[in-house]
Amino acid sequence: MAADGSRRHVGGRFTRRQVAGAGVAALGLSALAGGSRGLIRSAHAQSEGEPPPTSATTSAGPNPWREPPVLMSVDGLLDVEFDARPVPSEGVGKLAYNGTNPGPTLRFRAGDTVRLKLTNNLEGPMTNMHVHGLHVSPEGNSDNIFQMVDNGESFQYEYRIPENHQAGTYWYHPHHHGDAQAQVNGGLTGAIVIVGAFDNVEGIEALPERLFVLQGPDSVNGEQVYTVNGVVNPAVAMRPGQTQRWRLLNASANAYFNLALDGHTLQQIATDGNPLPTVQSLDQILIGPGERVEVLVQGGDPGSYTFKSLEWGGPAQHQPSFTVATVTIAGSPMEPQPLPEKLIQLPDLSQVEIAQQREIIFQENMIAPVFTINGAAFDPDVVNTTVKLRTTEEWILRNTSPDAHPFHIHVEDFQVMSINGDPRPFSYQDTVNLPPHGSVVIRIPFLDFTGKFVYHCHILAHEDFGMMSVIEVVE
Ligand SMILES: [Cu+2]
Repeated sequence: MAADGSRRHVGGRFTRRQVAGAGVAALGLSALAGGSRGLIRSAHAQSEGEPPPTSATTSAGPNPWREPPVLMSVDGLLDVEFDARPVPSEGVGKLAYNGTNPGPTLRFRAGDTVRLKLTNNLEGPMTNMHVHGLHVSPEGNSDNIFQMVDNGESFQYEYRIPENHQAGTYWYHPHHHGDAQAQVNGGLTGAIVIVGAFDNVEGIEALPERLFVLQGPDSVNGEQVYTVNGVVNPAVAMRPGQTQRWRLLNASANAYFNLALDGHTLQQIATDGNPLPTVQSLDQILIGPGERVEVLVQGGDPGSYTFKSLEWGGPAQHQPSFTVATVTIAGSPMEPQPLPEKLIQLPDLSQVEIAQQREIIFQENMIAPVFTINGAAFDPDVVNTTVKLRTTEEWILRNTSPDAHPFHIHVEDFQVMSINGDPRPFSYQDTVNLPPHGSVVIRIPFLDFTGKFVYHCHILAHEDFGMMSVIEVVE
C-alpha cells in the first residue's frame, strides 16, 4: 500500500459504541414504523422539502433516452479521476461523480488495469469506492472497503482485472458503513462493463446495446419517482422484429425492480456479469438492490409498450407497480434474428469437494442491534468468518425475518444451488435474494485472493444498521 496521507481505515474510525448507537436509532425507527419500511421512508424523507430539480426528469414522459458517458480503456489501461461532490441542480441526484448521475460507465477488457483516483469533495462525510462484482484483490488500494477517503482528500485505487474475468455488467458505488444508503441514493453510482468472449457468442454479437441504470425512489415535487440513467420514464425505440441487448442494473439503495415488458418475453442471458448456459425465457424478472441481469428483447408489432416494475413485497416492503420506461416499436420491420442456442457453461460446483459448510443467519431483532448476521452487527475490528484459500465452501443462508434480504459477497461469485429447498437453474451470482423466512444454498470457490472483505445485505438501510460481516481468506 502506498504511504499516502489520505489513507483512512474503518477500523480506526468506527468504534463499537458508534455501531451500537446506529443500532439504537434503527430500533426506534423500526419500532415506530414497522421493520425496514420505517428506515427506507426516513431515508427518502431526507430529500423532501428541498427545491425540486429543474430538469426534464420531473415530467411524466416518455422523456428522451440518454446513457451515461463512457470511459474506455486504451492499450490495457483505464486511468480515470472521479470527483465526488454535491450537485443540487443535476436531475434527481443530489450527489455525483464528475457531475453526472449516474456516473460515467467504465468499459474495459479482462486483463486490463483500471486506475481510479477518487477525490472526496462531498463537504462532510467520508467516502470510498467498491467495485461490485469484480473478482479482484480486496487488499491495499484494490477493492478494499476498509479504506476511507476523508473530505478534501484523494485516494488512488488500482484494480488488476484477471485475464479470465467474465465479461458482463458490474457497477461501482461508495461503501462507507453508516452512510452507504445516503451516498448511493444521492447518486454516487455507475456501471462497469467488461468486454470479452461473451460478446462474441453467436446471437449476441453485434446486437445494439442499452444500459439501464435503475435508481430510486427519489422525491420530486412530492412524488416518488424511479429513474433509468437519471431519467423518469425514458423512451426506448425499437423496430418490429429487432433484437436489442439490455443491461439492467439495480443501483437503488433499497428498492426492488420486478421487471416485465407488456406483450414481450425477456430472454435472460446473464446474471450479475455471469453468462447463463442457455437463454431463459421469462415474463418477469425480480432484481434486488445490487443485482444485474442481461436480457435480449425482440420487438413485437408496432405500438407503445410499458416496461414496468410489477407490484412486489410483503407488508413491510410493499412496492406498488410503477413505470420504468416506455418502449415504442416503429419503422420498417426486421427479420427476427434467432436467439442464441448456447451461451457459456461455467464450472458446475455441484460435485466438488466442500471444505466447510456454514450457516449464515439474517435476523431482525426487537432490541438493538436490529439488523444482524449470526447474532452480530458489523464490527470492522472483528473477523466473523475465516476461510482457507483454494477451497470451496457451501453456505446455507437463512432468513428468520419477514423481510427479503439480498445477500451480497465481495470479490467472489457463487453458484446458487437451491432457494427454499428447490433446485435452481444453473447460475453464478454475486448477489442473491433471500426470501422472507426463507433459505438459499450457495457454493463459493475461494481460489485466487487472500485478504479481508465483507458479505452483507444489499438493502443499504439494513447494511448501514449492522447487517454486514467480515470474512478473511487465509493461506
Ligand atoms: Cu436486508
